[in-house]
Amino acid sequence: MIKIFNLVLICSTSLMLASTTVQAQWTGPKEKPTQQVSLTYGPITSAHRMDANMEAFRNYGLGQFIHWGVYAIPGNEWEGVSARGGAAASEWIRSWGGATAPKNWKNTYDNLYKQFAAKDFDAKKWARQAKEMGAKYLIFTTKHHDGFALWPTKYSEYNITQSPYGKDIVKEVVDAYTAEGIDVYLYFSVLEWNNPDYMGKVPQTAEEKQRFGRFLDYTRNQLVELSDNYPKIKGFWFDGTWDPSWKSAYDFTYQLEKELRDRHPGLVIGSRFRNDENGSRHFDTNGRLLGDYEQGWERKLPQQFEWLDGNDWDAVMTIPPNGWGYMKDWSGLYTKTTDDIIDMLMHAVSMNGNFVLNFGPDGNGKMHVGEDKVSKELGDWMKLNSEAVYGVRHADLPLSKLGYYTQKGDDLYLTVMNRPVNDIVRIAVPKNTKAVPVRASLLTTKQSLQVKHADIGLDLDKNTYYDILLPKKFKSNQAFVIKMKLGAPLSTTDKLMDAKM
Ligand code: FHN
Repeated sequence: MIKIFNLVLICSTSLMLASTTVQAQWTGPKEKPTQQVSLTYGPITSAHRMDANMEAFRNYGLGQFIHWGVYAIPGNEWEGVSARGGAAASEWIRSWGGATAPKNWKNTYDNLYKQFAAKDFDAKKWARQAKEMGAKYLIFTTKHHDGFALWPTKYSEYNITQSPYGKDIVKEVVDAYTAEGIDVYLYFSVLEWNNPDYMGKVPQTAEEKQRFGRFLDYTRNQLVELSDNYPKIKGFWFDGTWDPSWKSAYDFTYQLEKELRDRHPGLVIGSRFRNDENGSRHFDTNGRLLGDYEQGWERKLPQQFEWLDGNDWDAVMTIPPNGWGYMKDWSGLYTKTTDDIIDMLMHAVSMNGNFVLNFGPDGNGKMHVGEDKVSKELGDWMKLNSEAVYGVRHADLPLSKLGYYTQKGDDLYLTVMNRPVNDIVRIAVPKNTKAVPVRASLLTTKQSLQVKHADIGLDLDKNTYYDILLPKKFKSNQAFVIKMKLGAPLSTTDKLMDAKM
């Protein structure tokens, strides 16, 4: 039975959308609209929630994304032919087209679930690896765009119970990660390529409206099922919400978000779930965040802290370029090194964001050897330096050319990515500040470092400078952290140390 509100809604909104399309504002500088308009479908929650789940979210620092599904079986190739260039990404391999695409490929793909035996799958092993890496939350794909559900959903036959593996993978993952103290967010793709009731365009005819109304009910039922089956989850990470059809259902998505939040107190939902009545996604037409955190940063990072406008956010990143699902062959691709990942992690946390690193296990449930390597190396670095990562905030200081600042109370951390050749780490602070570096040490060895006030003679400069001297014999081939204690300037002297310029 199709709920009347779905049908009424879809009829009423297709006209509205045609007349007012609003350019989305996410992943870039936020130009606040000059005038506010009255909206019915703006934010449901207040920005900057202070409840436990959101406090936990803004302190995670590092997360893990796992893309797993039947697309892991081909691993971005088939019978020795690479899908590179034929499909947009490894988890989009169902859409493989062009000269390299295997004959009758979609039919082959849609039968891969019959091979999904996941013989090496061990959720507890994944969770231990994530714990060792230092991840504080996991985003796990319950169902990607191909619609194959990794949980025993009652609303679609195309699910894990029809595969040789047969068991509830989502439950195993939620239980294993939660037991390791890692919060779980469920990734859910609205878009479903092979669902006959799905359509990308705004439904026009009575039949299309009925069909898409049926799809909306199906989507709601699956989300309520996930929320009820896995009460330990902390949130949903929605995807595939860009098509005009979904954007036209803004009353439905508004009601659905309210229903999910009512059923699951404390639920955290990002800005990628829905849009307002003008089709404005991530931020409504008045520039207000639609959801609990900005969820647009994917394979890119903000250049300036101000772009975030004080909102919580996360950035999701692949190790190979744009390969979320398993890619067997990484040759010929630039795959991010652990040093690259540390730089991106500290870039994100220095701007009050979380950095989420993606893993794409193969069809049997084994991580790629390149992912195992990064996970181990990153975990080794985090074991020594995570004090500068977890529970920190942006430091309101002039940017350093040497690395990233993070701050926790009067502890200031500088993660040095670029060691100065003269071993003088110069910290700029506003001249009128009451909090300057009064002590410094290397985080890993606790070795104290000499701090000197070093005004460098730019008489009209708004800043003053403190030099932290690195011992010549201190060697490091990776980013390292200097921990400083902020306090009142020891004394104002006119005999400033000669500048070492
Ligand atoms: O189309 C998907 C893609 O396959 C992948 O899941 C990423 C992960 O953030 N999200 C969409 C692209 O934005």
